[in-house]
Amino acid sequence: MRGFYFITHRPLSRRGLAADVQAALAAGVRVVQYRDKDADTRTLYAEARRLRELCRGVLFLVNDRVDVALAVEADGVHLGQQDLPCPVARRLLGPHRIIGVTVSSLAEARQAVQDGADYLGVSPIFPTRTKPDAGAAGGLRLLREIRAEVSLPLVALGGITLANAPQVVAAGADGLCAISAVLSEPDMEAAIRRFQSLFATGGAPVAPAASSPEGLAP
Ligand code: TZP
Ligand code: MG
Repeated sequence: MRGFYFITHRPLSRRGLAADVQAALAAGVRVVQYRDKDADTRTLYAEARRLRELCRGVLFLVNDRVDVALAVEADGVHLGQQDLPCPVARRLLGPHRIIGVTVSSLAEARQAVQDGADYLGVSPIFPTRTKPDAGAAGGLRLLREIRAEVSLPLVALGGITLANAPQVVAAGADGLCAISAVLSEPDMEAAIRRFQSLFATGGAPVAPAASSPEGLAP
């Protein structure tokens, strides 16, 4: 989870999701989440299969849909507060697949830990137009508050740019996702590399090495 966490976003994609994912992989991204809020199930399945193939050797997660994740042998899912409860998803996915849960408060973070989440998406940190229903921004304070209690990997989302990303990392994020800030750039790969460099401190590896739950270590 350390480093840039890439999420697909069709409305802002210039070249299609597969090309976006390829650019993210070329930039060294180790976690890809397939997220498509509009596609029908057949389309989700077909696209997820294609992206799963592209994402061999990196973590490939499916947003919302446990069934699609299982169908394409994804490494796991990412669940929001309105999705299947984490313990139910765990029962369906088994002990080894990864479950990420979006949290917007310390109470939700505590619940997700108790429910057996493998990592938390902390969101939204800053106001975002990319996810209109994201709710009020929690700011760096939310991230620090959760970091102080939770040892699971934390991925920060929402309104993150290259300008504010150093503060996000300093506040304790293990990983971060920026959608509009990278998809708006003509050279998306270079944009992601700039975010990745924030994690490359002291010669430590930017990202975990393998497509396995161990790769989640903060
Ligand atoms: N989940 C929480 S905020 C968000 C998602 C998918 C959107 C983040 O997009 P941006 O453009 O980086 O604010
Ligand atoms: Mg969801």
